[in-house]
Amino acid sequence: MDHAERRTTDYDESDLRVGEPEDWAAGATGVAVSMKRSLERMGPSRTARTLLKLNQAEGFDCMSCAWPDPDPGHRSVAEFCENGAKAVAEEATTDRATPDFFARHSIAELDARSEYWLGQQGRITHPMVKRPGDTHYRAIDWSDAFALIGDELRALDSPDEATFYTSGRASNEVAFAYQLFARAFGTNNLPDCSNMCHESTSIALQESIGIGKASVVMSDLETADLIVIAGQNPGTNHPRMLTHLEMAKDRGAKILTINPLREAGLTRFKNPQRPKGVVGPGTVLSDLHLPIRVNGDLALFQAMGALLVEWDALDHDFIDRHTTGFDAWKAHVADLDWADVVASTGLTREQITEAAQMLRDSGSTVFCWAMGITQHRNGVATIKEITNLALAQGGIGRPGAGLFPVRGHSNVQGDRTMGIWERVPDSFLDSVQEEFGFDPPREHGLDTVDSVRAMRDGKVRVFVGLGGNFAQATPDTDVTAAALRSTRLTVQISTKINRSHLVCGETALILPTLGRTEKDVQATGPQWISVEDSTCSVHSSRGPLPPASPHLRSEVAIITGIAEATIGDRHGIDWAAMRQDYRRIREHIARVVPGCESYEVNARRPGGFVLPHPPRDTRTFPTESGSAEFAVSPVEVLHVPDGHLLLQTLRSHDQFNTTIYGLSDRYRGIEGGRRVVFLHREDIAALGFDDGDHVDLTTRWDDDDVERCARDFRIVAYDTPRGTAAAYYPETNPLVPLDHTAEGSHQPASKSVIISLTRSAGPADGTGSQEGVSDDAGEKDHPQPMHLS
Ligand SMILES: Nc1nc2c(c(=O)[nH]1)N[C@H]1C(S)=C(S)[C@@H](COP(=O)(O)OP(=O)(O)OC[C@H]3O[C@@H](n4cnc5c(=O)[nH]c(N)nc54)[C@H](O)[C@@H]3O)O[C@H]1N2
Ligand SMILES: Nc1nc2c(c(=O)[nH]1)N[C@H]1C(S)=C(S)[C@@H](COP(=O)(O)OP(=O)(O)OC[C@H]3O[C@@H](n4cnc5c(=O)[nH]c(N)nc54)[C@H](O)[C@@H]3O)O[C@H]1N2
Ligand SMILES: [Mo]
Repeated sequence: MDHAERRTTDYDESDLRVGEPEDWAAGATGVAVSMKRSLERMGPSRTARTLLKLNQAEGFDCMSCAWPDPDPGHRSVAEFCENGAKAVAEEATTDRATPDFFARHSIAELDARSEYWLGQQGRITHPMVKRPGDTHYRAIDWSDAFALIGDELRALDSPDEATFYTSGRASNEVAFAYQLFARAFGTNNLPDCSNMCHESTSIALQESIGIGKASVVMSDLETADLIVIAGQNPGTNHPRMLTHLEMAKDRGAKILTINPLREAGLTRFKNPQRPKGVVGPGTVLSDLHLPIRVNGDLALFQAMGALLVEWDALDHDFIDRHTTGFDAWKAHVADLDWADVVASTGLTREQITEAAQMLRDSGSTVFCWAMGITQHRNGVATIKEITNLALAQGGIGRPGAGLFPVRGHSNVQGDRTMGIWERVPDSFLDSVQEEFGFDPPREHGLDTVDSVRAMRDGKVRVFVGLGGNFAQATPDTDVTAAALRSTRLTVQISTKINRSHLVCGETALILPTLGRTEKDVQATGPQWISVEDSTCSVHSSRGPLPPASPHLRSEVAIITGIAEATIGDRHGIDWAAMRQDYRRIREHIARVVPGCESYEVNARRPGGFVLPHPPRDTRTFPTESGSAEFAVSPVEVLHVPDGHLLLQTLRSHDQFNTTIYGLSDRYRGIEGGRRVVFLHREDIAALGFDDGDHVDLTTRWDDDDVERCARDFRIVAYDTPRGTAAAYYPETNPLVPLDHTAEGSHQPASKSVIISLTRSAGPADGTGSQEGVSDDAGEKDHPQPMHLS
């Protein structure tokens, strides 16, 4: 039965309710919410079968985030969090989007729906095609789908007219096969979600310490004296981190949090796994919270560095032996302009001094960060400044200390390790050449932003997406939508319907795939896959459930099928063998990817293995100079003109990126809707509005005269620094100019967008109002969305 029919209503933003934000995270509510969602979507038996296998050594890896698992002996029976349970329920849902569903709903009709509604239609059961001029998707055979892709790809004037996107849920096995296919076909156009996520981190750390990954392992959190958490909201996005922070607090460690918002998980935590956590007051986590102005972190970390130098709280031995550039940095920070620091951070000198004292008094510090740091124009410089602090205190390659960029998607880091990277080093390409006997292209490929530009400019004609939701996750929604629509072919390898199926090329394919929760059986029997977490730990994963539909194929089967149909046995690559037995892929990985020797055995072992990391392991720094490099970065105060605000775009508690689980951001007091903009009470008054007013958000961007607007957001008075605003992604992506990217990493600067507010004409329509995307489809006959009764 097509369960989707039960839910043909969309939601109504006028149901939005605003209450008091919570100051604690998880606890009994978290458990209740995760069980309710799981039971609603999956029923009791699937709930039990999946949740008890989640993150267990013999189970499957949670697809919600890249937080590491404890050692096998130290895992609890329920080694997952509220949002992990939601992610599982979303994938293991019993709802189905069948060919019949697509026959009943035109593409234009689906495009008028909210992302939330689309996601609720359940798992896609059959490969689907839209041919030029079609109004509806219809079913297609796998072999015809592959042949169609092969024909289109071979018809291109150059392999560089195709771009191959990856979202970070893809396993190491499929990632390896995918990059191999792209390169054997002839292009390095391998953009990924990492281009929008931790690209600033990868670039900064590569240049400063020689490797773009975290220098810590889990046990470092167990011995750190101080844990700094900057620009990260773990209560929502990495909830299992809170358990580790609680343990750190129990043994006397200190926590410094740096965030414009007082996020619930940063203040107090009620551990749902402990009786006292559910009923008691919970653990107070943060010892000092710095409510920093958006984009002020470079100035903050530089000021803390200046104080460490002033106090001589430095590890001179480490600096002498392992670093270069210290004197230049020291001279630079000695010259610091405190007026700029105060203007940039919105903090007082006393607050900054107190934070620096915590650093001075800590024998070992772990620095954690996420999107609040990377998604800015100065993201790379800020991460280098964090690294400067670690270097100044000798805090790399020592227990309890190090750099900890906390990754987003569960295997985004592994995909990079496997070569999903438009600028992969030559040494990797040399290994590919040696293993497969062909010379891969050497010219760098297109990243995400450049892929949008190339499609827009007619230079890329075919888009292939291995997971993800390119149309919604990327900046400048109008531009991206037009770019995708101008292509000859878009191919989306997906589990569920999303906007990228509706904002598509002249011809479009949806190829439905198995998810992580599902059994993957190939010609030689059941298969397992492998993933890498934020701390470079690689382990295996196998799903417990039967596939959502007998017509699904695994991601490996789909990629190898596309490869066969496109390049056949060119270069003698045996795609069928890889598909039939993933061990064949892992044998290639073992020979091509550094640190993956004996991959088959090591990845399969309970708990897996940790990839080598020279700075962490031996304090060797594979940079150009051979030493860790202090970086000098000038502080520029981001000037926001009068009457404007600095907008950061962030996640609610009820979404996974563009997948909207529900309409409850309960930690921030928001229920029943998503179109809110959080503002300081005094800014609301100064701009002539009241709490509860509806406004349109418009971008100020001097480089072009395009008016970027996102309509009808309800103002919510909130504890955010003066001059700053916050609103949810992806609704705000139409406001982020494509060219507004981080210097050095080309990552969209979606956490510092200058906007102004104008009174809204009133609720435009009741749905998610996909500005740009649906506006752009003006010629289409949009049905009126229905509202929840
Ligand atoms: N449940 C759930 N889990 C997820 C995801 C999800 O959507 N849902 N997404 C996954 C992915 S792909 C990622 S990348 C991670 C994202 O994890 P986060 O980085 O935690 O995600 P965001 O919601 O973007 O939150 C960024 C935080 O930075 C703060 N911030 C914004 N601007 C600044 C600034 O200028 N300075 C400082 N110091 N802080 C700032 C915001 O207030 C917010 O608390 O989570 C992963 N895990
Ligand atoms: N304004 C703004 N923009 C942002 C961000 C922000 O903070 N602000 N964050 C950025 C970040 S950090 C990221 S990582 C990107 C995310 O960008 P993406 O990774 O492209 O987006 P997701 O929403 O994670 O992708 C969800 C889709 O993946 C598909 N999917 C789910 N599971 C599977 C699977 O197992 N296999 C396959 N093949 N498909 C699957 C489903 O169809 C689902 O609709 O967005 C970025 N964009
Ligand atoms: Mo991410």
